[in-house]
Amino acid sequence: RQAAFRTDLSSLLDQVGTGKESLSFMKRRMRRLAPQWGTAAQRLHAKLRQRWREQKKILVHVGFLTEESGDVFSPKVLKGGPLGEMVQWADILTALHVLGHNLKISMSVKELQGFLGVPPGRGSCPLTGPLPFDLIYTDYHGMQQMKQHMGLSLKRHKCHIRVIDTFGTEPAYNHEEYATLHGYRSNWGYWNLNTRQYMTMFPHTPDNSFMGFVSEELNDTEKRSIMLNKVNSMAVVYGKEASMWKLQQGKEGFLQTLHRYMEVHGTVYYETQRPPEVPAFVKNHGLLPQHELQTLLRRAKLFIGFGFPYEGPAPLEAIANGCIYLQPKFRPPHSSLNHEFFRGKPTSREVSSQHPYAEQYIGRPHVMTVDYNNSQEFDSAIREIMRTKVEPYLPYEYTCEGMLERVHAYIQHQDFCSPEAPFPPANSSTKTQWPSGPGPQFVLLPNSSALGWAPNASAPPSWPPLSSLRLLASQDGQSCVEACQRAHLVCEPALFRFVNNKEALRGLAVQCEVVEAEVNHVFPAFSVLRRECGLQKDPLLYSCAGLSPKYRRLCPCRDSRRGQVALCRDCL
Ligand code: U2F
Repeated sequence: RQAAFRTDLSSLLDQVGTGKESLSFMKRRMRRLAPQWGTAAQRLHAKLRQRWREQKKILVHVGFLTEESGDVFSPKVLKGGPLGEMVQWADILTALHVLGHNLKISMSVKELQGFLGVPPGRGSCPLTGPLPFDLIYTDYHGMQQMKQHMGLSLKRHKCHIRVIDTFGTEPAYNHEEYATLHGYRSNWGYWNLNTRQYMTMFPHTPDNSFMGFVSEELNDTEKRSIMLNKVNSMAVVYGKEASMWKLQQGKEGFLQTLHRYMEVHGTVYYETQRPPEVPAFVKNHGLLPQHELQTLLRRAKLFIGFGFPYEGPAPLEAIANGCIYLQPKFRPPHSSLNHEFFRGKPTSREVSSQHPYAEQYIGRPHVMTVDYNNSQEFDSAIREIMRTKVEPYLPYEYTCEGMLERVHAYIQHQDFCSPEAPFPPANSSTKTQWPSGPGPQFVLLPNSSALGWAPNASAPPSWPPLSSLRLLASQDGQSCVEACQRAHLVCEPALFRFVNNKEALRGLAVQCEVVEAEVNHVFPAFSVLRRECGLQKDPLLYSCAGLSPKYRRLCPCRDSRRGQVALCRDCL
């Protein structure tokens, strides 16, 4: 069946249910953004020009909001607790509904069992027949619940699952045996999924799929009026919970400095009295409903972060409303190795500032990332912000149209159920020919035809298509995430299988005395010094994030659409 775009959200709102603050928050958000989603649907519809879109049967099981997982989030919605996850789930549900899919929503284990047709009880009666859904969107809590209640049948159906995973999961942590043997076990488990089945809040590592969320969009008239009404000396502090204001080392200093130049506003939750962490000179509005926060941000010039929360939606909202976002640089970067918050998370990613996406993908003039311990640097940043004029800005991938486009592409093209045809084909007569490159420094293949085979003839079909592949070698100790980024490209894990071979090494003119296939998350890679080359033995371990000081990686990079890093140019 063909999926038809929907612009009316009422049936979705009915499905979401009632009785919890988290659900009310999500529904308020859906209602508020409905017109924006409607316009986006019309635009994408026109862009896709009658392209066939299969209507999928989709189950959304929001594990972290179930009573069975303890649901610690709902009671804190009105008390300054995390809202980022609720923002994202509301937007995922809306996107799936607007794209016209057949949606079932479950927020309890009982509903989950009902939808799956599993009899109540624990795992005793696993699902025997076919899975009644094409796709299941859930989270780590939901995975655990499905394991308990579906038993072994989960394994059979897991290619249909997508895990919404805020901070991301790297291949080394996802692979059960490898994680256990090499010290990558985490609190969240190792599900042996294809790591692209994990979907993140920001494009952290391309090993995962970037799901994202949306932010407010403004038309030109609104943008102009915002710019006219900006108060150059007004700052809003990022942090809705008093603990985020704890005056740690140096913080009193920089808030005072800020106050010398600007009127400081906050939206910190409080019960009866001003929290002691919030200085008296701060004009505290208390926790605001989302639309009132937007109104406040429209007047403010500066949105300032203290270092926590990490990687939330609020900085994007501030920038979309014409603020400059000022945030601390982390030196050394925070990670699961050195920071409590990230400890036990299934990633080794190094977080270079409070909001690396804002730092790397947006940057100046909208974002300034400075060392807060350097009072001169901080001081001059504030002065620069007060005299800089910026327009409201929202990256395309965080608009409703951008999110719809991305989710549409994933749903229609990502397939983790069909086995992938081997490459190079075992009995192929067409020999893969790599051009002799200028040496192992940095080789870019201009397009796939340089690989010596016609993608349609002998290469198995792939998404992203092979035409987007650009092979390059990283530096020693550099990951493919970074190597591709440096070349203004994106590492594409789906294309590893085409470069995991001797021909690719030859193409880069790598000198190998030995070529060995191993189970190692930094392979394919090579060592120039030891003239050793390693290919990947287990496709589950193809990793863009993997790095080792001993090796240079073979990196399958690809191009990307403007403002939509998740999709290559020919990916729609
Ligand atoms: C992030 O979660 P947070 O909820 O702490 O992220 P924020 O950036 O603070 O913003 C979430 C939403 O809260 C809203 C605001 C944002 O959309 O509009 N809000 C509001 O409605 N009223 C207010 O007064 C202030 C903000 C992240 F998203 C999570 O994934 C992480 O778990 C968490 C910890 O790193 O940070």
